[in-house]
Amino acid sequence: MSQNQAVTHLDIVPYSNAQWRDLCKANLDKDGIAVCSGVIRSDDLNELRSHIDELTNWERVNKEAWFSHGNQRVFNLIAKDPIFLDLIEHPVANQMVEMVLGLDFLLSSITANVALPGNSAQQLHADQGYLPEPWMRAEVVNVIFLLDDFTNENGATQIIQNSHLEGIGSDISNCETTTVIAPAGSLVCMDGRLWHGTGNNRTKTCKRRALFAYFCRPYIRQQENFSRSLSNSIIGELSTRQKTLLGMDIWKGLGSVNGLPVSWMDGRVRIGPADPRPPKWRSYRK
Ligand SMILES: O=C(O)CCC(=O)C(=O)O
Repeated sequence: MSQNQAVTHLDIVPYSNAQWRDLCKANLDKDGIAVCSGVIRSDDLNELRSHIDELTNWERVNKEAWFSHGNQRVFNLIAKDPIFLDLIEHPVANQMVEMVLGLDFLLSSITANVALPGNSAQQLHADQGYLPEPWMRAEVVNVIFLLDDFTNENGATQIIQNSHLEGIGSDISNCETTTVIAPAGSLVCMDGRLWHGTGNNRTKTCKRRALFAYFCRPYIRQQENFSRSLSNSIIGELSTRQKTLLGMDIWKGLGSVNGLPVSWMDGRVRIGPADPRPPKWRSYRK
C-alpha cells in the first residue's frame, strides 16, 4: 500500500467560534473529520502530559508496555489513573460524538498512543472495519485529544480525506493522504469509516502524545470489556452517567442481567426475580 502524502491543511475550527458545532458538523459530513482547536487549557494539557509520561514510564519499567509499529500504546486508561475518567464525559468530545452517532452512544475504549521517533507508519484502516458493508453511516467515532502539536514530522495522524464515503472495499493505493496538522489542545473527531493511521515520526527526539476516546453505537460490542476490566472499587465510584457510557446500563432490552429489572417494567408486574443479580446456578443444580 503506497499512498502519496500531501501536506494539505485541514479546516481548523477554533472552539472560541460560537458556530463551532455547525462548522465541525459540516466538516465531518464533507471530509469525515473535524478539528476543533483551543479546547484543552494549557494547565490541563500539562497535567495530562505528565500523567501519560508517568504511566508510559511505569509500564516500561514494569515490563508491561505495549508497543505497536514502534509506538507505545496504553490501554484502559480509566483503570490506571482517575484523571482520564473525566475525559469520557468531556462536553466538546461528547457533542462531537452526538453529531455523528446521536444521543445513545457508548465508550468503546480510551487509550493513549505515543508516536515515538523512528516508528513506522501504521497501516491505514477504518475504525469500523470489522462491520460488514454496506456502510450506510458511521457506527463508531474516534475523538483524539492532542497532547502535543501534530506536525508533519512527528507522526501526526494520516487520513484519506472523504474516504468515509468510499467504503472498506475501495482501492486506496493511489489516494493521497493528508497529515492532520493541528496544535496541542485540539480535539479531532473522525467518522468511523474514515481511512487513517499513525504517521511516521521522523524527528530525532520528539514524541507525539495523544489520547483516543473511541465511541460506538449502543448495539455494538465495545473494544474494552469494562465490566471485566475495571475493579469493583472503581465501578463502585462511577456515576450513573459514567456507567451508562461504559455499557453497564440496559439499552432497549440489551445488556440486561437475568431479565429486566423492576424499575424498567413501567408499572407492570414483573414475573420472576426482582433483583438483577446473577442467578445462583450452583444452588439451582444441587
Ligand atoms: O496514532 C494515531 O495517529 C492513530 C492511531 C489509530 O488510528 C489506531 O490506533 O487505530
